[in-house]
Amino acid sequence: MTVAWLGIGANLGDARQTLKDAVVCLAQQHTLTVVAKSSLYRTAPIDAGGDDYYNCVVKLETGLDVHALLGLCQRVEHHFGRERPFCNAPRTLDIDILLYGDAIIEEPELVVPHPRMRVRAFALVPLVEIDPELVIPGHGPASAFLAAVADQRIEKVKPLCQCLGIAPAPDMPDSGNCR
Ligand code: PH2
Ligand code: MG
Ligand code: MG
Repeated sequence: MTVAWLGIGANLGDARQTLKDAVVCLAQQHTLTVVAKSSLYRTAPIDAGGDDYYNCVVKLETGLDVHALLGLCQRVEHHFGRERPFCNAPRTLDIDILLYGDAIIEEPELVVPHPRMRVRAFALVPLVEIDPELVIPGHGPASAFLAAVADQRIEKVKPLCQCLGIAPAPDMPDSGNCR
């Protein structure tokens, strides 16, 4: 089993609902177990246009190899109507592999750790929410990169477990900012 971390984002259609549905869809896959979910965040688009994004991160355990996991992420994106008209176009759903165990992968179609996760608050903040001690293989503690992204707007909307109507894990912090 490998511990992997996915970054999930959307800013087209009912993005907030899509994010929740996508997490439920992932949790229903028999090839993986979702072991933690971050809160839901509303974030300013970075290097992209369109509306604000909703973002979250999930931590999972899986027996899938990294390419099979990528294929699964792409199938879920497709299921939710993802189109790719141009780079960084607004999207109904984007699921990125942020980390896959200790793997360092540099292939044309797959770079892990995700090449931009260290400069994006919408990835770092939810990651560090779930695991403040998380280390990005080859780069060091994720928390060390937070200061450099402090100017990127990110607002916690609600603990995702609350949006999904399930009990939070005992070790999951509550946002205290429910709307
Ligand atoms: N994803 C992008 C580009 N910019 N900005 C925010 N706030 N959230 C995203 O998920 C996002 C982005 C490309 O995948
Ligand atoms: Mg992305
Ligand atoms: Mg993507």
